Amino acid sequence: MTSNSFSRDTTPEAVMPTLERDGYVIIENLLSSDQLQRIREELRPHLEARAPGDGNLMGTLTRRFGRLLSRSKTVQELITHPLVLAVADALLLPYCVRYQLNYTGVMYLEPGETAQPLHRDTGFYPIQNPAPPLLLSTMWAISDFTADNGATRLVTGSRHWEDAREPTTAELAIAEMPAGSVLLYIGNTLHGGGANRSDAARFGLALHYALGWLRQEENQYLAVPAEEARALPRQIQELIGYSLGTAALGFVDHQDPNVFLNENSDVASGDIYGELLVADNALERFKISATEAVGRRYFDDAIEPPAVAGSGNREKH
Ligand SMILES: O=C(O)CCC(=O)C(=O)O
Ligand SMILES: [Fe+2]
Repeated sequence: MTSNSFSRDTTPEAVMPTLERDGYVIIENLLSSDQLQRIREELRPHLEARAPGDGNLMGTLTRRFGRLLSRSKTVQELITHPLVLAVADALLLPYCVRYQLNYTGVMYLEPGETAQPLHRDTGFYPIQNPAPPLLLSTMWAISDFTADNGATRLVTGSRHWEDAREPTTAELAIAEMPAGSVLLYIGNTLHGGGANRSDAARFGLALHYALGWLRQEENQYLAVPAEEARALPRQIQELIGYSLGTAALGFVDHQDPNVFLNENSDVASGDIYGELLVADNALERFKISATEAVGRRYFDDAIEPPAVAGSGNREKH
């Protein structure tokens, strides 16, 4: 790594310039050992129940599962971490009045797993790059992430690139970080899991946030059905989509879905669009100028990672 690692007492203002420039930052040691232990315990049964993937982008020795809000209480503390949300505010709120949790999932790389092809998490949205940020992806290290055990690899600055540009080895960075740290990257940054050449598993927990007017990748309404969602703190209900994505997106019977969920008829009356509409009207409209197809840079067309010589050096702020 270069100088993309920050300590836990950093501020959103300090990390934003690096995030904007390179597309990713690491914030080290945000979780306590108690939080790490709870997460491992809560998720262990699900991990054991889940067979490794079936190839390509999913890997052959990677255990994956989602619905993390249903499976771990502690994950709520990660989803609403104030520093992460402050970065999400700074990155995404210029383009939407509300962002939503897009994806929750474990990526557990067994020893022997090979490197994942490089891809963009925004690849599902047919918008030509370079584009404004559509997603903020986060990858929490539940184990240490090392060059040897499959730490995520990222292509520095690729969020600014045209789709066709391919990276060189020199542009590849390795997100080495101790357990309890979090990697944050803008969704159109090229990246992929590394190869696990160690003798222990690499345990990552991914949480992605998306502009509120995009379809969420993980269907949160089925992943966290209404009976379960009702018991969650309101901030999480709203983040997972039991809220309006913008002035009118996601209503139920012309009601705010959060009101519908909680059956709180006091709040149901009145103008549900008012403040959101004012905020939405104040957003800059961004221009999608490309109309010709540029091909797909995901799945079938994902980029094989260039071979990396040696491990990266890291400096911390
Ligand atoms: O496992 C990793 O480090 C990255 C996984 C990833 O980027 C993905 O599956 O979309
Ligand atoms: Fe990814």
